[in-house]
Amino acid sequence: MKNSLKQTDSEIWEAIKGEEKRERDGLELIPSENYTYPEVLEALGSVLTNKYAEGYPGKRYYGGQEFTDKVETLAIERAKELFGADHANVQALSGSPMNQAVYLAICQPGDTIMGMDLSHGGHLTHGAPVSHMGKLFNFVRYKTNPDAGGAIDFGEVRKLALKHRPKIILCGYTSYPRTYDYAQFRKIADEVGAIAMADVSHIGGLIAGKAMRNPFDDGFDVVTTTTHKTLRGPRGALILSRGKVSNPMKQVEFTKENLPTILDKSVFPGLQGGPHMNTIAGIAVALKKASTDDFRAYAKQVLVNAKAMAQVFADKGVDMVTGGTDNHMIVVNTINTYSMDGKEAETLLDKVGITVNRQVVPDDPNPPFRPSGIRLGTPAMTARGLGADDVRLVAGWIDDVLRAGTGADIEGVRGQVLELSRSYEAGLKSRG
Ligand code: DSN
Repeated sequence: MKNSLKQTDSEIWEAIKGEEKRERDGLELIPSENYTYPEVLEALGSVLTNKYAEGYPGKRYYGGQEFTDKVETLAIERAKELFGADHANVQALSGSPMNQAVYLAICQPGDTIMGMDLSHGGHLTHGAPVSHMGKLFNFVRYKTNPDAGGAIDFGEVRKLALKHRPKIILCGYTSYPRTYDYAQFRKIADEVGAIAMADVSHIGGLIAGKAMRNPFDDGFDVVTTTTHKTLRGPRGALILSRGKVSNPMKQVEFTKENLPTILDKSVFPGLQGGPHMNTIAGIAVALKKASTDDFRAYAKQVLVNAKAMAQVFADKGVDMVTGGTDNHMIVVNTINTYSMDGKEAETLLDKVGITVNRQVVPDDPNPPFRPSGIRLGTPAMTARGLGADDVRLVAGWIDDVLRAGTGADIEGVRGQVLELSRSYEAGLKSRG
């Protein structure tokens, strides 16, 4: 008889069971998290984890690639089709190596890259000074404009681009609740001869599900996305590009046409060794799911639910960054609204089974560990099956608890959260 995890390592087994219960009983509102599908978990737990496959399909450095080639080719073709890309690399291990591979492919140490300021919604890998990439390259940061309702200040983006002549202009955020005006970025990138790159990790699934605009429709050169957020796949990444068919065995000069080859070489052998073939199988499964009508309905509902929550907050006078949302996330300034920092708000909501994350707000005077706000979103709740009426209830509970602070009815709200999440338990099994 096969040994089970429970018998072999009961401590790890119990921790996994505990996490299963936490995910089942609570409401997950961290906008970068989701419930993946049971079929993806099956692929992740498969024998593909045993296999070394350095190289690319048909061009590997190890034998025995009959099935890995099939898996990776399916993932590549599905990604290209879904995002309308000429080329897809599916090997980057997650979001950070994904962006590092692009920078290292296009830039030399010391070169300039333009990205969004971290406190205005940019990501750690978009040049935060504490990151290795922030030290290796000269990152120039643009911001949002409070006088324009918190939208990106394109006057400033253009001015900075003309002054610093970046090699890459990067658009894409981890905490910006509005749509991205790709066309304006493209225009500025053309003016200074920069590569237009979008990191759509947060909204990759919403683009795949045709609920949000695709940067390739505005002529972007490179689009990166992680696969575990709105795409609902395993923790992995896609590097998508325009250009000619990749030939990773060849040395090529740097041209836009050669981006597929240059990007592939940057991932392997540039940055990584063996790809995680079980993850790539999981990505292929998630991409297949993302091409269905069901998924398109899901992507639309994520946006409907976010707008419904934002309306509740607006009616209650909550201070939201940019005043609302066009995508799946809402950023609340908890200091201004509830006189508590993001860490306190996160901890209080944890007690009632609602999981959010503390978040910096533009030009936050407070440090990232105790920032001025929280970030919340609808991808995971929507995956479970919650609709607009449900999420309106949740928004009301959040406001009640944070407004009451230490006087909040923790037990009462926790009971309501449990009842709502249990009523959508089936969604976890059938939809992922
Ligand atoms: N850490 C992710 C997020 O929460 O947005 C991005 O990598």
